[in-house]
Amino acid sequence: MAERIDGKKTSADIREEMKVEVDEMVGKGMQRPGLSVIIVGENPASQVYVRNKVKACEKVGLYSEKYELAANVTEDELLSLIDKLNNSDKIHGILVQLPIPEHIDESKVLNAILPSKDVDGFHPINVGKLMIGEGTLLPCTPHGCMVFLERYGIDVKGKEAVVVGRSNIVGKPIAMMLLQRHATVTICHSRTKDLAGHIKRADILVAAVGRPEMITGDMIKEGAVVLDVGINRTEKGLVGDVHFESASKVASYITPVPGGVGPMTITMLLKNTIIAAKQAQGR
Ligand code: BQF
Repeated sequence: MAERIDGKKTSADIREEMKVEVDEMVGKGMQRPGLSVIIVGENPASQVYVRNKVKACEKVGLYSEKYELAANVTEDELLSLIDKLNNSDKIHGILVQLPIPEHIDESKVLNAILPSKDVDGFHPINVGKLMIGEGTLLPCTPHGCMVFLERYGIDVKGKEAVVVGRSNIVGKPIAMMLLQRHATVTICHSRTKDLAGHIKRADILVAAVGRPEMITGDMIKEGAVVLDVGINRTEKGLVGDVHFESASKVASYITPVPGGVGPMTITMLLKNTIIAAKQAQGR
């Protein structure tokens, strides 16, 4: 039976450590780390995520502000808000909740955020730094997965890591992070031949495809570490990309959904905001 990797507990522990750190910063006369979250339109899932993020900031003692823009806001209006926040010394992190409406060029928006305030780690500068092992603001979801491996004492060096999914937000960056830790990494995607064959060889399996319970226990190698990044809403409620019950019987460690990678994503956002605030103040 696999050990359950507890995202709520790990998050609570790290947030407690961060709360102390923020108090110390403010105590030394440093600015309180500040995050701006921008949401465009009224996607219900995005509204929940943004509310989660603002609430999490408050609990850890970060300053936060939320900008709710109408779905029909112009690209120029959004870019000028970003410009204003780039120039605000109260704000150390800027996050534009994705997805944004079709009429706005996502790449233009991500490029507009100052790399030093890019707490999602999506600016091409930060993507490039990650690739050469010099990343400071790392994308939150894959970073959360790596922190799980560290905190649960899971050795990555020399292991076969298989990442299913090649998104810019999860698949590609986590592959780079695993490679940096000396795993042998395979990235699988919708056109991969013999997906099952690749998955079966994984010592560390990352599922980030967005297909509910697509990976079942019979597909997984005995003793594998399973990190389930999927967030799928079904009639049964929230489920991952991995069929938890069958996978727990063969894996050595496994993240549940909900309560696994999701909470850690938010925790890493807080971490990045603190890092950005420290760097802005030369620490
Ligand atoms: C949990 C996200 C897809 C597309 C855009 C806790 C979150 C989710 C689950 C959360 C996600 C997913 C976020 C749980 C933020 C993770 O208890 O399992 C927290 O808030 N997430 C996002 O901002 O944008 C997304 C998934």
